[in-house]
Amino acid sequence: MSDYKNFEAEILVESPGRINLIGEHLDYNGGQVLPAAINLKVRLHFRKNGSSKCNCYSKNYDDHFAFDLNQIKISEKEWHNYFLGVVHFIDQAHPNKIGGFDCIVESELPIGSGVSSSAALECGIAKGLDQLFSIGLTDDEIITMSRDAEHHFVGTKCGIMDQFAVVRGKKGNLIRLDCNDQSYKYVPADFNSYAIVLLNTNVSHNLATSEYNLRRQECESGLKSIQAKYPGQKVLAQVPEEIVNEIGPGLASKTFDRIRYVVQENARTIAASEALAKGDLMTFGQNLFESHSGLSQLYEVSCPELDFLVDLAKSFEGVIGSRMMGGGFGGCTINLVQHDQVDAFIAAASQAYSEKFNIQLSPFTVAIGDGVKLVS
Ligand code: GAF
Repeated sequence: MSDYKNFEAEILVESPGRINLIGEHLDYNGGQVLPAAINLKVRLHFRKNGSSKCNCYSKNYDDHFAFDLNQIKISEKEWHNYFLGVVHFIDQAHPNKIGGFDCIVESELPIGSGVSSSAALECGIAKGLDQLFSIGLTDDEIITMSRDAEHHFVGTKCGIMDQFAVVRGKKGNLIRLDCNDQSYKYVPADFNSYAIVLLNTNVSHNLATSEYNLRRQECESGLKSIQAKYPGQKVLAQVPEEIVNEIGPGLASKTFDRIRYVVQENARTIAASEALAKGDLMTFGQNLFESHSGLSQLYEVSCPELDFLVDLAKSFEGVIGSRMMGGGFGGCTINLVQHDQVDAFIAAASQAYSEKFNIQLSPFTVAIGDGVKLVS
């Protein structure tokens, strides 16, 4: 695959990024989340090559790597591991179906910015290989194999939300997903005169993966302590707040903060969904601001850049809600902004942000699109 420019693909897959309106860090705690696929995508071009070798080229990194299907080992480069992991898990579940392939991948999603370029890549690889080799993967398999690749090859012990949204996204709709039993329904994204604006901080603090995994452990240990007295409590997000307040003071103070955040955010997500259903966007937006406070103060996954942008949004008249989005420690804020104020908001935020941090902000408006699909 030395000539990428004249690459003749057999199939093209488009795989979107995702946003999450509210319900952050709840997926691995069995809570409610409200994500959606967006109109920005990763594109993957595939063809079979009749060997046992797989050649992968990333246009964004201008990096090529190759591996043999019979020798799959974790790589030092993160983007390699998405391929290696997904191929590994497909091969385990459906032995001898995948043959050698060439793949070119290009992303219009900002990488490492909280819009889940990683889930887009994993699910796009799974979808592409499924089509190329007629494997017959179900959507559920694509979701769980992609999540497993992230756990075991990339090392982030993520929940299911991102892969779920990337696969099941539906144009114009949010997904109200209960991560405990994975039941879901589509909810029209009726934001009327408000646009969804993402402000990419262009910072990605390197604690992100280790702190993410630590939060998960803290929540698991908090739940275990609750279960010592209340064995019937199986799902952290569903534990009544009175129980959290009774058990919490006996725990490490950070653990108490984490579990308090989880039960409060779950209640907020339910309240926000109800407000949205009633068309009460002001209450919905207020829930976004409160979600950010919890993420910043109790869950401690924000950073000065994100806090600065949310504070700025609070004082801007045309913005009804704003918070950090995704795993945190950098990436984007999500903002609901009155359509006729979008330009002014972006201009004000860009200027203030560059004055404060000497970093350029990358703002963009997103629309809600469909999930991963075969284009040709
Ligand atoms: C990351 C993870 F991949 C998701 O599973 C989710 O936990 C999210 O952070 C926080 O809500 O995107």
